[in-house]
Amino acid sequence: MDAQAQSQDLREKFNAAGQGQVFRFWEDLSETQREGLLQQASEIDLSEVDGLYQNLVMGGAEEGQGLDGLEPAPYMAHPSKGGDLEAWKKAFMTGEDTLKAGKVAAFTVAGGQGTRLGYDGPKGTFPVTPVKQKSLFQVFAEKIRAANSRYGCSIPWLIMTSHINHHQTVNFFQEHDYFGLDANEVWFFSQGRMPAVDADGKIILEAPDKIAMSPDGHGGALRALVRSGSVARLQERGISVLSYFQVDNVLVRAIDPAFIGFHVLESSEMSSKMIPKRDASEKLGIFCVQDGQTKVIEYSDMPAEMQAETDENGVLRYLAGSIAIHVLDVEFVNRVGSGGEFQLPFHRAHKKIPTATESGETVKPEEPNGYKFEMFVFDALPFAKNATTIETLREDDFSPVKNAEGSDSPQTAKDDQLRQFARWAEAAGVRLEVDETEKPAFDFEVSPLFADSEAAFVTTWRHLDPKPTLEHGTYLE
Ligand code: UD2
Repeated sequence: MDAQAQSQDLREKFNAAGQGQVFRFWEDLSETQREGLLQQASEIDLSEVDGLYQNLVMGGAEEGQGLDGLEPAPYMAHPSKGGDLEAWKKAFMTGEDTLKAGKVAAFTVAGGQGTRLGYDGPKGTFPVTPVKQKSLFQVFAEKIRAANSRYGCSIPWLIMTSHINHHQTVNFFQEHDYFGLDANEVWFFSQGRMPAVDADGKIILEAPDKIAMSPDGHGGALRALVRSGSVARLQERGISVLSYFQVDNVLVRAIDPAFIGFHVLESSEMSSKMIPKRDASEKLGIFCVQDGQTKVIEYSDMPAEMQAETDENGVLRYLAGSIAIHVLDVEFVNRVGSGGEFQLPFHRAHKKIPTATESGETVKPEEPNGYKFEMFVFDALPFAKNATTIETLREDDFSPVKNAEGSDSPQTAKDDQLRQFARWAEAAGVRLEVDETEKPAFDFEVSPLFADSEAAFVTTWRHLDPKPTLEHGTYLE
């Protein structure tokens, strides 16, 4: 079929599906605009969109469903919280062996829009460290470099972008020479996208030549990993373990041997880290079990009173908060991402979606006017064999940058890093003045290349001669 016939065919399909409005400005568009619009339209599976509208919008399929028989999920307690120290040591050693054998890749999901932060650019480029103002991407790159040199391996780093930020992200790495990583070991790929629909199920046009499309959620990672050829590339390299984390979490232990070790020892297909929720209203998904399967129920899907339930000791019953850190088995990703066996469900989000008026201008509505559809990576858990959850310490693993101010903001991320550096220094015998929240009295910074854990800090510090004075602006590298 030639280009003209293809264009005609696609437009007819949209018309037949009651989605002809997508092409309502067709006559006014330039050739290039037409091509752009056709490209977007060709990515849309019309029957999928209709099914989602029928189920999730008309049918309200998500509301009040799926909570029957729910129980809190068990997890492996951290050794500092009564967990089995021997089991943790064994897991740590197994994880180290897995790393030394070159079986691990790191994976960051970075396709989100970062609307809440109000930052104009890919979130990974946001400056976060207290002294050097390193970006989130640089922090992760240095954590991976630290693991490479410790374990004598070369850990590929997969970064999932989206159509919104792909080029900016890749350019950022090029401009910064991949932060010292081998450029061939940083693998970018873009996730899929989904159109937004209005209350009548009509696909929304954002501009005369632009469909309102947004990334298909971090759950889209599984199919994007397969479609991009990344899974095949990993398998060729003999890599079986993916260390998954979100782009917004500055403290994440990007490569955590104990976590990897538990995953391997339990023959788990998908493992997760939990932290005890700070309080009932903390915005974290909650690890649960239902019909013998591990699940995460997103905070917005569990009634507040259920989240506030406590046990006989006054402890939250649904305590295990998900901080979106996982280890995934590559063959499992292949199975789920290929879509043959099972398909991740979509969730709907009611949002304010910029829309083209009849005169072709784009207006941003005051109220939500449409629905976006997203998949969540944790919805793969029920499909995973031996899904394993371990406890981690918030102060070692979780401080996300989500909001411009208040909780989970650049300020809290900076303070949490300072507290971590101060704890490590204290553990090495350095006396520091700290306030009642354990925050040091001045800003200093430890590069992951100097130390990426308390144990590493203590060892590196011990060998330093002479030892530097820690003061405002000190940078340890
Ligand atoms: C997520 C979890 C929440 C908790 C919290 C911890 C969901 C639905 N909720 O909340 O339970 O674990 O994180 O911080 O996941 N992303 C993409 N593509 C997309 C959408 C998101 O790559 O299409 C990435 C995004 O770049 C970020 C991460 O996924 O790295 C989290 O996305 P979010 O900010 O929408 O998730 P949030 O904070 O609502």
